[in-house]
Amino acid sequence: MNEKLKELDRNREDSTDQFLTTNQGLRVSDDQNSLKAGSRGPTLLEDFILREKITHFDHERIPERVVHARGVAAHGIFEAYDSNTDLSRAHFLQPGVKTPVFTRFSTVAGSRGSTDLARDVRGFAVKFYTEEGVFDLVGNNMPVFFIQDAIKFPDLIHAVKPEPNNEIPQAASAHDTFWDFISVTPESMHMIMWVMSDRAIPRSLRMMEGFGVHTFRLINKEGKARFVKFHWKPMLGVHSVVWDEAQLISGRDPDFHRRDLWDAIENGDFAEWELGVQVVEEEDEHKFDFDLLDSTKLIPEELVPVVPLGKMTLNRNPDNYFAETEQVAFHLGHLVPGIDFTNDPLLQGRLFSYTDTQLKRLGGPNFHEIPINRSVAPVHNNQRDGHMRQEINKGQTSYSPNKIAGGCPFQAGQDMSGFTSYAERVDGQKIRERSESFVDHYNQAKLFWNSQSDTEKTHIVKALRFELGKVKMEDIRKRMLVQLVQVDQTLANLVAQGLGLDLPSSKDVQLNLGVPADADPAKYQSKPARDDVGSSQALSIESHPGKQGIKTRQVAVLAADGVKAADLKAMKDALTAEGAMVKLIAPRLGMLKPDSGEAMKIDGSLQTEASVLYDAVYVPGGKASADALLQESDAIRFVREAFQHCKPIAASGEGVELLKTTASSGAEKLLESDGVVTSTETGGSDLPEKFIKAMKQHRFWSREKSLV
Ligand code: HDD
Repeated sequence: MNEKLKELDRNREDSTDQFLTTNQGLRVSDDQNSLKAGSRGPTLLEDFILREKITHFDHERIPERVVHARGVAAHGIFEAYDSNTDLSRAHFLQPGVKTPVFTRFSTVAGSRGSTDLARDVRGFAVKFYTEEGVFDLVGNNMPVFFIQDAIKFPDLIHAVKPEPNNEIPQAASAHDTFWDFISVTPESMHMIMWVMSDRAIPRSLRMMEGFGVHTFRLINKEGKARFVKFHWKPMLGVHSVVWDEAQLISGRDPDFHRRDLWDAIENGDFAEWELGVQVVEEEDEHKFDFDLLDSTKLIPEELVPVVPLGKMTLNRNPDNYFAETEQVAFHLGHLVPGIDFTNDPLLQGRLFSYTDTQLKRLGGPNFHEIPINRSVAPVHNNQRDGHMRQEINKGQTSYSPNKIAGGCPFQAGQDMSGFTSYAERVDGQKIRERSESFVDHYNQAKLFWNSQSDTEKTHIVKALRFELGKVKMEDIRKRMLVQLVQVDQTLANLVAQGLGLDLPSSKDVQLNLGVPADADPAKYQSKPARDDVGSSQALSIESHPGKQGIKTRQVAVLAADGVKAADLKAMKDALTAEGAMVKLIAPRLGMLKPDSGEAMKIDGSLQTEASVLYDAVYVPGGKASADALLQESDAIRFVREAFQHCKPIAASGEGVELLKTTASSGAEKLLESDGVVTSTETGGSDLPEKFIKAMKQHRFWSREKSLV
C-alpha cells in the first residue's frame, strides 16, 4: 500500500457489522418511520432523525465541473526510470522513486451524466503526491488546443456546450454555435483535425495518449532550464472505435469507458503509460517555424524525439466516487521544485482558473484538506479558518515574521526543497496583442492531415460531414469550407461533396473575426498552408507502435444449446492464454448445454449484449446451436454489425452458416473478406491461431468504402 492510500485510511468508513447511527453517533432504532402524532397523524417537527436525514439529502449535490464534468479516476503509482537524472531536480523524477498518483480521465463538453462515447477531447489529469508536495499534470489526449489565449476559453466553451435557449444538444459539438465560433476562429483548425479524427472516440481510456499540451520547463540541480512537452504513451497502444459504433455504444452502455477501466483494474489488468518529454534547449527556442508558446502547435517527434522518464500504473479503483473522483481538485499551479511554467498565454490564464473554479465547486478555500486532495508532504503555513476547516492549528501565531513562535514555520531555501520560480528575464510593453509568431493557423493542420492513412482521412471527412451536416445555418457550413480550403484542397472538396455544396473558389478570404477593434486585420490573417509541410508518422494511430497484443480485448462467443464443446474450449483456451476476455452469449441466461461435457455458465444474453461492446466475435460449431441462433434476429444483427465495424470474426463448423446469413452482398464475398476466419474442421484446427492474428490487427478497413 502506498503512502497516499495509507493516509486515506484515516477517512475510510466501513459499516460492516456496525449499528446505524445519526451523524452525532446516536444509535437509531427505527430509520423507516417518521415520528407522528398517532400512526395516521401528521409528522412532528420534533423528529430530529427525519430532519437530519432529509436535510443531508437535500444538500447532497455540488456544482458539476464547468468543463470536464464527466470523469472517471483511479489510484496508482509512478516509478521514475534510471535515466535522465540531469533534466529535473524534482524528487519524484529521480531514479527509482515511486510516487502515488490519482488520475482522472474525462470528456469535456457533456454533463456529469452524459455518455462516455461523445466525439470529444478526453481530459487526462494526473495528481502526483510527491514528497515535495502535490504536482498536477493537467493534460488532454490531444497535444494541441482550440485557442491560443485563455481569455477566449469562456467563448469556446459557451459555443460547444448545449445552446442556451433550449439546452440542446448534450455532449455534442455537432451544432450551429460550435461551428459558428470555429468558422471564425482559424487558430482552432489544427485542433479541429484532431477532434474530427478517431482520437476523439477512443476504444478505451487505457488505449489513448496523454499530453501536457503547453511547453513547460524542467530545471535541474545546477539550475539549468530546458523547455519540455509532456507525453503519456499507453502500453496497450492507441486504439479507437468507429463513429457509428460510438453512437450505438452511447445507447447500449453510456458508461463504456468507465466500466472498461474499472473492470480492467478489478481483473488485475492494470493500465500503464510511459511518461516522456520532448526536450528543447533554451538556445533553440526560436529554431522552429512555430512558437513554442503557442498551444495550437506541437513539436513533430521527428524533430524532437520523446525521452522516457518513468511509468505510471493505475492499479486501484476508488472506494467512493464522490469523495475521490468528484472532489479531486486539479490545478496547473500545483507545482514542485524542478518544474516551471512558460509564458504560453493559454497556460498563464489557466493558472488563475483552476483554483477559482474549486472555490465555487467545492465551496471554500479549504478544498486542499479534502482527503483526496491532501498532500502527503506536511503542510504548515499561516492560512487559517474558512468554511469546513479540518486542521487544528496549534499555537499563538498565525503570521510571519514572528518572534513568539521562533519564526516558525520557516521558509525553506533551495537546498531544503524550497520552491523558487525560474528567473526568466522578462521585458516588454504592457499591451493586449497577439504575437505575430502565433499567426500561422493552417500548416500544422495540414501536417496532421498529410500524416493520416487513407482510412483515417476517410474518417475525418465523414466526421466533418456529420458535424457540419447537423449544422442548420448554411452560411456556417460555407465558412467552414473556406477554412478547410486553407488546410487542404482534397479535404475541403470531399467535405463539400458530402454537404452538397460548391467549394469556395478563393483561398484569400478574411476569416478571423478575433481581431482587436483598432488593429490591422492583415497582421492577424494567417496564410493558407504551404504545399511542402510534409508528414509525421507519430500523428497517425495506424502507424502507432503497440498494436501487437490482444490483452484485455473482449471477445463474444455466440452459442446456444448443442454448441460443439471442443470448438469452444479450443478457442477459449487460446484466447485466454493471450490475455483476452471471453464472454459466452446465448439467447437466454442460465446454463448452456453443449454437445458433450458439463453445462457452462452463460455470461450475457442476446438482449443484454451487443456487438459494439466487443472487439471480436466467434460463432462455434454444433448444428443445434447454429440452428437456434439462426432463429434469433439479434444474433444475426450481432454478427452483421461486427462486420460493418470491420471487426475480426471467426466461425467454425455449422457456425459458418450464421455468418453467411448476415451477408448483405453475397455469402462468399463475406467469407473471403479480410478479418473473417472460418474452419469446417474441429480439433487440430488452426482457427484460434488465425483469429488471434486477426485480432492483433484490431480492424479491417478494407471492408469500409474509402473516400480518399
Ligand atoms: Fe481546463 C478542467 C485540461 C484549458 C479551465 N481542464 C480541466 C480538466 C482537464 C483540463 C483535464 C479536468 C480536471 C479534472 O479531472 O478534474 N484545460 C485542459 C487542457 C487545456 C485546458 C489540456 C489546454 C491546454 N482549462 C483551459 C483553459 C481554462 C480552463 C484555457 C480557463 C481559462 N479547466 C478549466 C476549469 C476546470 C478545467 C474551469 C473545470 C473543472 C476544474 O477546472 O477543476 O478551471
